[in-house]
Amino acid sequence: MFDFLKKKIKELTRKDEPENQPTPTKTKEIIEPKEPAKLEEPIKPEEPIIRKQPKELSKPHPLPEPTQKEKPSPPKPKKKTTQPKPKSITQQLTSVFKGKDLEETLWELELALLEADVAKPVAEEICEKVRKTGGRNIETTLKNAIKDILSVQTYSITERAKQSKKPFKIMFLGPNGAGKTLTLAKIATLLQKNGLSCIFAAGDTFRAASIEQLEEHANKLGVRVVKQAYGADPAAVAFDAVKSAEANDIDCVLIDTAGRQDNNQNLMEELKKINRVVQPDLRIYVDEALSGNVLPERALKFKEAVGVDGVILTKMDTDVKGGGAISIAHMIKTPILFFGVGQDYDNLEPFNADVVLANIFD
Ligand SMILES: Nc1nc2c(ncn2[C@@H]2O[C@H](COP(=O)(O)OP(=O)(O)O)[C@@H](O)[C@H]2O)c(=O)[nH]1
Ligand SMILES: [Mg+2]
Repeated sequence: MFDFLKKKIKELTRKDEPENQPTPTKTKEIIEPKEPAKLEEPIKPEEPIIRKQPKELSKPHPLPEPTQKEKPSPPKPKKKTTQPKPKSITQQLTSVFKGKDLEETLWELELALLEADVAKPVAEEICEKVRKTGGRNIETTLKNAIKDILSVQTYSITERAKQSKKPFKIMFLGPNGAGKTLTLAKIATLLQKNGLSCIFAAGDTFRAASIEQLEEHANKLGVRVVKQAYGADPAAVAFDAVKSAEANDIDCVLIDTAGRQDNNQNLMEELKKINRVVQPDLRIYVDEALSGNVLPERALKFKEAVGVDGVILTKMDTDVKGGGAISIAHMIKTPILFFGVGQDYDNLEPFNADVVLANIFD
């Protein structure tokens, strides 16, 4: 899921390896006199510590050595396998930072994060945290920095729905094609599994075939759709659906809306009207993770205009870079609730910061 971001962080170290060391201007003076370049070549993790000792110890104690840590000197066979064995991100980052100017490394780190679609302010914030530690304990620092970024408190939609007075109203909003309608159906599936009944409001009266698309999902799920003609006022449709839910003792009203660009004033006004008339309990912003670094800015515009209580990022199963996904919640101060990971109704993964971190670092 976060392969690209992971790869970008890894690539930092490749640049550091001797063959393609493209040392930009100033840094040579700092890098050359130090050992790490040599140390990295032959073996992996323990080396930097072990190597120094044997050199001084070897004269006074030529024999005792092999019994101590020297036995691992049969790492000779390792030489054959050096290439295929991938270093862990910890090892790689540590090697990047060793013997390098911290500012240069932070610059590379920021570039790697930006390339992986991390939003600029977020990339800068991560680098700042690493800077404050002076480049020590890189893995922990970076992990903690990203963990902080991901730490906007999330919540359970089903719990909210269960605790709410009936009907619990959820409005789905976001750009066109982001996956709002399919996500609405996925959430309905989840609510049903938790014993909650649903009704749909066909609030996308704008895009051709949108009502039929919603009806198709509704038929599969055994849910009723409240609809009007194309061109009708979506706020009126949503209002009808709420009334119908009240009359029929239905637990949740799920309101579909037309996709819109954040700069389309008329359509934004339409969303505001639904918001005023129905006063949804949750306004869920749905966008596709593929949108990368524009995600946070765009979500922010929706939040400013209408209000957003939770985010669902779709298409995480496709080739996404991942940085947008880790930036969005932090930038708009609104939790990610789920990742959409496919086109089936149960392809919805609850957001979990630890899983995201494991995806990036393990
Ligand atoms: N692979 C994948 N496709 C998705 C996901 N969510 C939605 N889609 C697809 O994205 C397209 C647009 O979805 P739709 O719900 O119509 O978007 P809307 O315009 O925002 O309502 C459809 O083909 C969906 O099947 C997802 O998580 N993964
Ligand atoms: Mg739709």
